[in-house]
Amino acid sequence: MFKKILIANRGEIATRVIWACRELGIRTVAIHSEADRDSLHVRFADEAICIGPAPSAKSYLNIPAVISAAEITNVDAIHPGYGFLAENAYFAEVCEACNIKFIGPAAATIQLMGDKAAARAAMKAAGVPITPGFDGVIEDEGEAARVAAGIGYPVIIKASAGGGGRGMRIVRDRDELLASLAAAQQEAQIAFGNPAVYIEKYIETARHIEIQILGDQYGNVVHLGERECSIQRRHQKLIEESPSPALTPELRHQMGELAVRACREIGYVNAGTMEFLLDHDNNFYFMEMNTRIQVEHPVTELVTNTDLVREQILVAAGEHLEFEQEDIVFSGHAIECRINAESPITHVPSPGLITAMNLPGGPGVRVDTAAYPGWFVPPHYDSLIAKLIVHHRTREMAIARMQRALEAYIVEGIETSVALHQRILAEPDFLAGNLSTRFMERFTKRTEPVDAGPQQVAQGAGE
Ligand code: MV4
Repeated sequence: MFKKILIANRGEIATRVIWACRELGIRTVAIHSEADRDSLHVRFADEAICIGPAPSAKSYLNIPAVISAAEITNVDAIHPGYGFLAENAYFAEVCEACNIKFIGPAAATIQLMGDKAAARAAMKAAGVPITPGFDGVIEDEGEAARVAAGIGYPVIIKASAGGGGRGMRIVRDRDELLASLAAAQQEAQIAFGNPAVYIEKYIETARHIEIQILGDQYGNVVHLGERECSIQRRHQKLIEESPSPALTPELRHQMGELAVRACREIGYVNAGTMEFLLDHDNNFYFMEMNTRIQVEHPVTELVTNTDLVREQILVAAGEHLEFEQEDIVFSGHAIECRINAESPITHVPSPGLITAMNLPGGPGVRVDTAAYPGWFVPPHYDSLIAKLIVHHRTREMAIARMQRALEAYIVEGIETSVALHQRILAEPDFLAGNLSTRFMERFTKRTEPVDAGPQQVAQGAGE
């Protein structure tokens, strides 16, 4: 087992990894930027090293600085958390070259899944249903027109090096195609340094359902059910839950088994998530695979009574998974609200000093956070400051529990998204479990008829 782990991250996920390490008796090293000297992960780690100035490009994304910190402190392994370097295949390679275990899948797996067109082809070969489309990148305008006509409009153009919704273009008819293609390629070039795009059928008003996977180094792969993540705004998830109100036990079994089989086939090791779209007729289509621990992992932990970060560390250290598929028991319903330091109306970031704070507690309530009263929320990073997760026997009871927990979640000095969550949780469609990727679009149109306009986006660990 590892003796010492460096956590290459900040905020709530850094503290989350420290908790798992402490329970395993593993010493921890925090790294931090100059803006994060007073962060909680720095206080709770056994050692802490400042690795650079506030901008993440000069600190949390600075591979030589992170590796230097790992060498100086003589760690056995690095946990990357999510965001930052978590899905950087080159970083995983550098770790291995330095004889430091990267707590995640093999660099080659990260590389494969980072190329969304290649990931699609690999999953198709493994027997996973994918959206109707073209297996490869688009070479020219003529090919784009032929492919789109063959699939049938609407189609969606996606960046092959992208993911998470960045650089996507929905195209409703032939007249829009060439302009959208050029724009998507240009956006992909700027955002990812790679203009390659591919084209799929656009599935309207689908649900975003993802399957949690765990694999060890001995070919054992299990799934831990699904998370419904349909409530998103600008491709940032706001609320996640498990189980999905839409899945039957049969469909869960079918999707889970397919995901397990595919991951076994590609030799997937560590925690991973396969994202699917689920349409009205219960057809599901693979979209992409995330090769990291995800922000919303706690909802799975609560319904399966597991510790996914602990499992990540154990399998990276060469241990066998602690359970088999038959051992995983699904119990009750869990919901997560992402608490952001931002206006609940305009969504504009709201960094600054937290002057007072009360965290909810009581039965079935979990708060993953690195925020505390007196902490200054730095403006340089993602605005996620906490995750409020509840667990109860039924969805209805979990919603009531979330509502009372949100009432007790008091933060003064900065604005937070608590009030936004309260409004979403009061929506008849939410209460009925009528969710789709267009839920927030409709919610915003109805409740905020005036467009807030373009917004600044802070750099950070955001997924
Ligand atoms: C799609 C889709 C519909 N059809 N692909 C968004 C994140 C990334 N993983 C892929 N995403 C989507 N891909 C096809 N073929 C719908 C989404 C999607 C979405 C699209 C527009 C607005 C909000 C969305 C929220 C979730 C998923």
